[in-house]
Amino acid sequence: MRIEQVDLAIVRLPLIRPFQTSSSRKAHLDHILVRIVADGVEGWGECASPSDPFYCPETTETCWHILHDFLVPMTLGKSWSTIEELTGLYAKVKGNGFARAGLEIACWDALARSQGLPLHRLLGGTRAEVLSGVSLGIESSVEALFEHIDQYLAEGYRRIKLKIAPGWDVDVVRQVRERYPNIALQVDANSAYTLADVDLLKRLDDFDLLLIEQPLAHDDIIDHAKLQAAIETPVCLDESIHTADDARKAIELEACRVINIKVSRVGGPLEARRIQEVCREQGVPVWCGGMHEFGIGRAANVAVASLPGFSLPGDVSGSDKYYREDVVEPAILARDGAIAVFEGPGLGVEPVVDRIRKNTLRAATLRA
Ligand code: OSB
Ligand code: MG
Repeated sequence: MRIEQVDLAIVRLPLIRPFQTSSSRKAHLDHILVRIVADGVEGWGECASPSDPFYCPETTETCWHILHDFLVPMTLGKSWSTIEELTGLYAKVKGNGFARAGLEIACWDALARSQGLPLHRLLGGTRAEVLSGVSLGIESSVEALFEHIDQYLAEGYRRIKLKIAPGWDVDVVRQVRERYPNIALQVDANSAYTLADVDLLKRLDDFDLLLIEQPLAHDDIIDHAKLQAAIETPVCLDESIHTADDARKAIELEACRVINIKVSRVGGPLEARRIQEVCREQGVPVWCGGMHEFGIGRAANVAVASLPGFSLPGDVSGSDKYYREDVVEPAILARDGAIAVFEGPGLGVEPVVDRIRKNTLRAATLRA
């Protein structure tokens, strides 16, 4: 295939509920939508980077810069027939996974559409539906959190993930566990603790958690190995894992027993699939994380989560948890805590161009 045109657009959508983690609070999100035209076929991708560098070093603006000034110029007008060849065109670009994911997803979409195949088929997915949980932010009170948990359990979601941070941790988890003795429950600290907090983190062992996600520094695997040796709750890495090699090293060091694979964080579906393979070989379960993607990135998440290693419910919830009006049709919805894979060609959802245009803050077109 040969990409003849790339359109970039920063699109803003308001969240139904503001979302607070240990590192930031968001009421709306600005994601970059990437539209390519290759051999006359359209493909769409999404950079779901936060606008601030508080989850990882990338931001919406760094993604714009890396796409506009490097990734797109390195690929425009060049021929490729596989995604391995495509990513080879910009292999010199270090890091910047969110930026790379936006372009790579668009290329997967165009490639799958050109072959008349759904993306999950091209990737080798084996699941007809992906299991869905919800990730709940830090709230003003435990009562407010209970209300949200009640709502999502009633909607059928399979597990609840709570954001934790110093001051909103053991006591909150205890109250949630007391009220819901049997739910599948896990927590995510987004790097809010250090090894000085081992005693506190060890107290979480009492609550039968599926896992604790990224308790320590975003770029660490050594201290996580020390922590894992000291607590019973399985450690799950998110921020620390960008490549299949990162996953191999973390598993070798026993820094984690579970990995959260985010298509956005790792540069796209290709590396997500490689990480999943490494984990499967090592018997490490994985699940699909999310970055509050709009419908385009979410559809890519669903396709990737259909791969065989994704045995745990993920953070890929229905669009209606996040947005009143998403940028695609049909809406992506969970039923009985699962999202069916899309059988249409490519991502299997159609961007709604006038909704996208209405919410666009900045746009650029680059041609070969
Ligand atoms: O750490 O998994 C995270 C959202 C924004 C930034 C980081 C994270 C999250 C989530 C929400 O947990 C996942 C989702 O519902 O898309
Ligand atoms: Mg996380």
